[in-house]
Amino acid sequence: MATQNTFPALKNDLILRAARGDRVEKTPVWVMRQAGRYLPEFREFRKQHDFFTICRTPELACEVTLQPIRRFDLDAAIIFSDILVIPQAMGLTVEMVPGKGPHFPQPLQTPSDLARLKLPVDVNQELGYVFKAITLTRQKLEGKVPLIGFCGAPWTLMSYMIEGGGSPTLSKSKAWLYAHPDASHQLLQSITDVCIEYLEGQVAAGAQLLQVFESHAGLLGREQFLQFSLPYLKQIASKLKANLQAKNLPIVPIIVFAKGAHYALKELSDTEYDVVGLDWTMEPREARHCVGETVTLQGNLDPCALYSPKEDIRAAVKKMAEGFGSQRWIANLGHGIYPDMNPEHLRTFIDSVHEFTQQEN
Ligand code: 1CP
Repeated sequence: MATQNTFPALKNDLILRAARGDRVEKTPVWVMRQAGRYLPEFREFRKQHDFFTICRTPELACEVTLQPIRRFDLDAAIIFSDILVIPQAMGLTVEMVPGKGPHFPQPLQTPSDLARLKLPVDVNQELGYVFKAITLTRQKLEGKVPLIGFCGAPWTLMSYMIEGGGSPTLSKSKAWLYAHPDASHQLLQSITDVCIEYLEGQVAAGAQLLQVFESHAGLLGREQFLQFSLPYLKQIASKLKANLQAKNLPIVPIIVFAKGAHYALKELSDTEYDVVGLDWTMEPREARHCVGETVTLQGNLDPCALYSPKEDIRAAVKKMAEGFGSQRWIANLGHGIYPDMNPEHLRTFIDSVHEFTQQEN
């Protein structure tokens, strides 16, 4: 495996500086789901390759990761994969149904189904293909921008494993929290253990920044979030950092994105995460006031705002930049970009972030 010092020298470290709270001359920007179906080159690629085949083949995952980097002036790449590779590594089958999304033919139904999970997971064996994709992509990036690694957070992954796919209510998985709290904690802990080892492996392979996606926080109330999500998110950041230190690996910055968790913003900022991601329902000034000055914020334009005419996108970016201020901010959308977005509107978003924030500094 390549070690950190055999990789090409980094030419743009804006996002790493912003994540650590160091001064930046302009605001870094990347976009959740920046590699994906809104890009014609991705759709073309998907005609030839199945989704999980791309994830499992380092050359293909690397190519798709680089597609948005070739097109746009982005300040980071994110490795092409999916949060559902962890449930697969734990022994569940996940299929990607075209036009519909992920599908688990045999989701967990009752606590007795926990016996079906293949535990403990040999992370190198089951997810080594992601590590290889990261190392290859880090080489192929030639130091242009840093590479972000990621995983799904325990509650979000638990909810997919029980719902068997997307769900507007999460009523089956939330039922576990109320009816089977002990089994829920057992499952959340098993997922947490995999997340920690998986993220550590990504750093060893060359990831320079990490994001933990708690995409399903919004359907939990504050009380359930504090009980079933936050403790595991905290465990991931603290154990991961301790493990990286113990193994002499770089202690990379970590972003937590808990979509819909406006009710626990203060608690999220009071953790070992370096960056807290915001969805578009949170007001930048209020969020800054709530968290104080010691954490970097990321976000948060409504992904649907990119359907506006370009002049309105520019105005929205300007307003967002005024709200966040020029330091301790990583610009992004408040959730992933939608598949029917015009890529030229994304270009306007990216370029106006740089334009407005460079003028300010
Ligand atoms: O560019 C990037 O951001 C890297 C690639 C990436 C990431 C970070 C993909 C590719 N998926 C993800 C994370 C992911 N996957 C999340 C967290 C982010 C978020 O909240 O959106 C989630 C919830 C998933 C699960 C998932 N995978 C969904 C959502 C389904 C639902 O519940 O509504 C879908 C549609 C997928 C498939 C998927 N993952 C990625 C792509 C490009 C696609 C489209 C599949 C295709 O090409 O057919």
